[in-house]
Amino acid sequence: ASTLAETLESQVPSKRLALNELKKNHGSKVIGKVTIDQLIGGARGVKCMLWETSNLDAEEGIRFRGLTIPECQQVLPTYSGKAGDGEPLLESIIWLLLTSEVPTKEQVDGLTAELHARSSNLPKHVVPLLNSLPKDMHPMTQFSIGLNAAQTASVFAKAYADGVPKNEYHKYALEDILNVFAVIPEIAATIYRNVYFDGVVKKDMSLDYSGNFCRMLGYDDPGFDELMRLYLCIHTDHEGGNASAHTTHLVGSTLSDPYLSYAAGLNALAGPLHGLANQEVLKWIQALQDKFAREGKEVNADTITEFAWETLNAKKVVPGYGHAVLRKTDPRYTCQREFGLKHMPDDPLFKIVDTIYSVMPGVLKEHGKVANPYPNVDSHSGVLLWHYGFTQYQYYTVLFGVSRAVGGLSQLYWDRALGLALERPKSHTPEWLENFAKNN
Ligand code: NMX
Ligand code: MLT
Repeated sequence: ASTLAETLESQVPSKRLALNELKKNHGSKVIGKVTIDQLIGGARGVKCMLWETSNLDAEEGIRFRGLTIPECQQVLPTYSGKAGDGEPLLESIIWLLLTSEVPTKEQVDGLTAELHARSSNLPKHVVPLLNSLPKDMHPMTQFSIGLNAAQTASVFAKAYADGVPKNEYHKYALEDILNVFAVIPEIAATIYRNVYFDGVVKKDMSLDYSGNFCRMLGYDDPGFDELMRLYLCIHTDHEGGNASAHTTHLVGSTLSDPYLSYAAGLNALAGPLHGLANQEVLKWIQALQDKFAREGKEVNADTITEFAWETLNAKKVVPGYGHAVLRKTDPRYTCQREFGLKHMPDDPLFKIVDTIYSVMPGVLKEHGKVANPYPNVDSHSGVLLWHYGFTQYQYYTVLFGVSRAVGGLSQLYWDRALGLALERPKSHTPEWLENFAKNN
């Protein structure tokens, strides 16, 4: 099998069998307990989701189908065609996450062509709708509206209405998933061009997915293309518990189609404790620079420390630091730092981010509340974009959203192929908990 759909279809029977065997032979085994703290505290560490596309280790960080980010950079096809020579293509990661196999360059090229062809599936009413939205509406709100509006093209919703049997759902879900991947660059680029420029979106389908997306945004610089490839690859997936992936999975479990499911995921990504943190980081750095420019002071380790304490004393979070699972520096931060060291070592903003990194873990440790005093992915992404002139930081989370579609929806394919159930955990009232606590 060599096309993506054929490869996936060939994997479905054995995966269904394996899951059924697991349930039949080990279904009653206990894998954890839940404390009252966990119930009240956002279900941290509660093991209650199946997620196969990636796994997050608190110390090591993310692995995509078992591969770390440096391993992906070594083995996945790149724009030049030679693995290790540049950043992986997003199409490589799509293939890897969906199938768990490292694709050949030929397979990746086939997928690029397929996604370009499918981009014409954006319903004709979507761009005029986006053009009608107020320019001061947040880009993430516009993104969510645009994807929801594109849902009229859902093949899955139509198939369900036509009564297809449930063991066939995944085939229609895959149609939608590939169409969503194909149309979201135009939704995202239309928003960017409308809000900040002339509304004109130009494509170049001789390029890969990321390169074409850069042209649509209005950038024509091979350095920026490479950054976008890295950016789109590393934001795809972060196991299942993160708010955007989890929301996509939850909404999809109602058999809501992939468009509506991922639009819901986008709304979760738009929160400042999640994806919106990437815009907040830039806002924080701008505020820091403005303050010390006004006071005639230099931005250095001392003034950054002073500003961090002001933030903490005002009972606000330092954006880009901390994590619900990670307990070390996020490898997505590290690979972006390496990209910066390679391509823009003297950039003043890059140097500020590096200085922040040298002091912030110490400040947060001294503050004493934060479980993880180290930077996450959002701490670095904006500064790299800024270097290439992409300074509209209110838009940054949309880029994250273009990428996260790949993780959330690749898993959604398997959710449907494996026939996973409606997600519906149990809640308890405070009275039940108090009563339980008294008697236990
Ligand atoms: N600055 C200040 N306080 C923090 C920070 C931070 N960066 N991180 C955690 N805390 C506080 C947190 O608010 C909590 O306070 P309280 O007890 O008053 O409620 C306390 O430290 C313990 O929280 P943790 O257990 O360390 O973190 P939790 O798992 O609850 O939350 C985040 C994880 C990521 C929401 C949190 O670290 C945070 O708010 N970070 C800043 C926002 C951010 O960078 N988010 C992006 C995450 C990555 N992404 O893309 O989604
Ligand atoms: C993510 O990429 O989703 C974030 O790091 C948040 C998370 O994993 O909880």
